[in-house]
Amino acid sequence: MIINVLLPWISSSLVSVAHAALIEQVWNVRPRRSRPPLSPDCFTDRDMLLINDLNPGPVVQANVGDTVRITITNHSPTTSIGIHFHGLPMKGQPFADGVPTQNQCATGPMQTVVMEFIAQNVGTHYWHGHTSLNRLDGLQGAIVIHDPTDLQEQDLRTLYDEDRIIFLQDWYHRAGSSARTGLDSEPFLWIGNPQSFLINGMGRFEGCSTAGSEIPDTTICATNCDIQDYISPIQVEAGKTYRLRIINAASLVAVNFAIANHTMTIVEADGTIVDPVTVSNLDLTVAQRYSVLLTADQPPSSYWATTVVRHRNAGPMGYAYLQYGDSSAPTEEGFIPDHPAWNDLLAGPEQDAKLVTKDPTAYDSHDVLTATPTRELIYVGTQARRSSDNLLRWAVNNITMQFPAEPLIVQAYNAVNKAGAAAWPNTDIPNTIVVPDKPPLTWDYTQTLQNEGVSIFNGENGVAILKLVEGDIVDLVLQNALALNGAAEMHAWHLHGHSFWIIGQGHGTFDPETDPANYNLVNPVRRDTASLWPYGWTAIRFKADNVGVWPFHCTLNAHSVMGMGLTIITSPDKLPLPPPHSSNCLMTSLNVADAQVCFLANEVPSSVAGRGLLKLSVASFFMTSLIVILVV
Ligand SMILES: [Cu+2]
Repeated sequence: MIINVLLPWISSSLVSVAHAALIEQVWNVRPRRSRPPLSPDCFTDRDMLLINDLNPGPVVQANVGDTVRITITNHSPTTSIGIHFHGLPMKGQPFADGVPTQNQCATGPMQTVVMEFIAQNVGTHYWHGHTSLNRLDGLQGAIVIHDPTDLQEQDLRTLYDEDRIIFLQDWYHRAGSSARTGLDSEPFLWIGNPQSFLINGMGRFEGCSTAGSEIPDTTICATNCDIQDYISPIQVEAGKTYRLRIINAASLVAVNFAIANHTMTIVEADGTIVDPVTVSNLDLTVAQRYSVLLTADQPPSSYWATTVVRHRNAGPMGYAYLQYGDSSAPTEEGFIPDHPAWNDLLAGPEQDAKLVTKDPTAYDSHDVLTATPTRELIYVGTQARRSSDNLLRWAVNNITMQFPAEPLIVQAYNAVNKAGAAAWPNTDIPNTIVVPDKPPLTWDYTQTLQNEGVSIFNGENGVAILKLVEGDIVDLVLQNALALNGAAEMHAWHLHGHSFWIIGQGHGTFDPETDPANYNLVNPVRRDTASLWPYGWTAIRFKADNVGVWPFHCTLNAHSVMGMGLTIITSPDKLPLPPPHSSNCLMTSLNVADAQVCFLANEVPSSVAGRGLLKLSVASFFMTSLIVILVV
């Protein structure tokens, strides 16, 4: 029965790859205190959630077509987790995206999950916790996907000698759970700006700095807070060229990155090879990744590499340094590279405008650029107080996203397979709200919403969805609007399971009559995380070519948990039977017999062979599925 369901599904989505390897890692998630040697910034009074005691966590490297198998054990006694692989489309692998409440059950305290999937989408990506705000706690790390058969990648490979990962994190001194409590409280307590900013897991917290006249508080600072011990070198050899894979893994802040005395040439954006663009500094909104080429062509020395916060009026700088050979670290007086001011509204859009895909035909979905869209959507993100409890929430076209109790993919599967159900997309999925295609009220979005508008935009709440049919071609405009306090915020939107084409961006209110005439339908940049600049709009186009349930949300973690997002559901009538790890989470956990079964992808107890082996061997053989292991 299960084979009958799974086989056609899997065989049609298999990637044919010779010499595919199995990449295996074992991750142990543990709560830790930020004391040396684990303190990233010398502050010692912070709870963290680390994998294998690393921050950032382990790097995942694979070739396209390899099977990645990560066994994750959650040793936290208090926190459930889910690990999302940002940038990996999981095409044909709808249960492997790693998002609890969407396509799998959360991995609870003392449980183990095996995440197993085929690596897709060459480029620079990252994984992170996708439950509440727990990616603030250190639960994230880099992914680099190579492809020896990709001609563009191989051309690029001839241009550099080595690569280096630059992993950027904003660092709060409150744990994610504490920050979440503030967001869900009345009166509302905003998470504020981070206390320090980390580059490759290291940073300087001014409050513990020994450089000033104030003596650090030893109850919250380690005894030796010499900043040189908390700044990471980026090691280079004179004359060589490096591919810096820069990942903005911050939870809230967009940043600008620059290296003193060096320019950088952008060559990759979220996995897409772009025409080279040489810049002296680089804007990255939250969750965006860039590869830049940097040649170590300056007199051998050390040079500050710094970040500044963009679009928020305060926030710590991040520090690392480019180190030629064994040069000593730069001094406080060393030259700090120039960055745009926090409120420079032009730098980001100007950078975006220069980015074009080098060869659109190299990507499967390039045909959508010449096609006629089947759906045209405008989504306006607004902020409002929820009438039921007065909490401050975000909404999309007046719908505030709430998370379902059970994985939405199972609810969608059950709905379309229910006897008498209407055919998709007319199927009713209980307890969901379809986000309207257009905002119910339009106004000048660069102006603060007036009182009557607030009362209209007071946030209908629910499991917000968009129903798509496989093959749909979607033009979707993200429209920025001011927050309730009048602030024009930067947002960034990530679509799981897809890369989209950024066909247009503009300032002010999107005009559906005139703006589409200026779309770039020739060589727009293809990526999975779009900037939505203050006072602006961004138009994306994508093909619904991945059957499943795919979150689409603001990457600012605090905004997404406040409701800024929805879930795209594509042709669930074509889904296979959901595997155990995605099925009814409550009943699975309550079922003691199943909970005592140790489901390992490569080791199946004979006692469960009759019901489990079939699933596991099929999943394992075709390398597409992940399996929950409940360890008692
Ligand atoms: Cu946002």
